[in-house]
Amino acid sequence: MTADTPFEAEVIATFGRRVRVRDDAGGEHDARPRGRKLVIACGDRVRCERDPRHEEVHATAVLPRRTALWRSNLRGGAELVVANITHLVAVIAPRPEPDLFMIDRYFAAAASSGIAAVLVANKADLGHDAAMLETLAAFEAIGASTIACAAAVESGGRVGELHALLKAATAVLVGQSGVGKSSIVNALVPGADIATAELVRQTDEGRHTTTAARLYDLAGGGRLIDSPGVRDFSPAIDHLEPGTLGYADIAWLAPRCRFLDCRHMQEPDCAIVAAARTGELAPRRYESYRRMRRLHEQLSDARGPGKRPRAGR
Ligand SMILES: Nc1nc2c(ncn2[C@@H]2O[C@H](COP(=O)(O)OP(=O)(O)OP(=O)(O)O)[C@@H](O)[C@H]2O)c(=O)[nH]1
Ligand SMILES: [Mg+2]
Ligand SMILES: [Zn+2]
Repeated sequence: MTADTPFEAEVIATFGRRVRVRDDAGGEHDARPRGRKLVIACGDRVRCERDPRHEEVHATAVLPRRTALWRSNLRGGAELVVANITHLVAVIAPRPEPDLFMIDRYFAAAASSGIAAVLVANKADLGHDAAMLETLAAFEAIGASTIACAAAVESGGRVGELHALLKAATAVLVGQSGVGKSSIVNALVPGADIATAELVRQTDEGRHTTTAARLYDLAGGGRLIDSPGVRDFSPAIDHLEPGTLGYADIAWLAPRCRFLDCRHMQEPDCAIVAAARTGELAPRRYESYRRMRRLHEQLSDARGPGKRPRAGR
């Protein structure tokens, strides 16, 4: 390969508009996207060219994505979070207090893009109470894999179970700040040495220590992307499965509704409403679905007329 031969590479970190890429021979380069319209995230495969004058690497195109996680901004627009992941690993802990509705929305986005869902309950050493165990069981019931661990205090142990699960995966760790995402990477990737920080004592909130997404290689295969903690997550509406919004348990029951295009809000003979009454569908999940439906409408309105959601991924 001569200096000006275009090459393909994987995006392994993003810092605003700057990215770090790794070519197929393992060489790493700082790069910038050519043109404002080129959207790139960690996990993307890109075509690169060297700028002969400035010794700069430009990403000129994104190769087709197998999967993508998109979030919505306040104006209803879609923002790419990570690309080409096989697993979304949501992390919760006794502290900070879990936001299960946010986990629902992450898993809805994952399901809509064919990404497997994993729920990790970290900080087991602080004690996982009955509510935490119920939470794990409830998410197992809707198809997620679940693992309880204590990243900061164990060498191996249950963190090893996560390692085994991710052997052939490209996974992203997501969740609130301070749940221990970077601590999990540190436990699984010797030498990663990512900075972590204690919670704010008065509020039990995280300090938003990680500020950029970055991909790490696991020993024995598998890759793990650490990402900045979030206060909230709303899936991008264009990338949500339109009928069920990516809620697996709703999708299982929906064939029983009277209308094929039932939105499961107040339509007659809705099997979802009936199942939430009997408890066959967890009432918390139905409440969550209703919130997601309303959020979907708000985000769609925020875009203004003529910009209704498009179907598809
Ligand atoms: N007791 C206990 N503390 C933990 C465990 N895992 C992580 N912590 C602590 O939780 C705090 C936050 O951990 P981080 O790994 O920085 O959390 P994060 O999710 O990466 O946070 P952001 O980067 O801000 O999103 C640190 O003080 C860790 O030492 C655990 O298993 N048990
Ligand atoms: Mg972190
Ligand atoms: Zn229905």
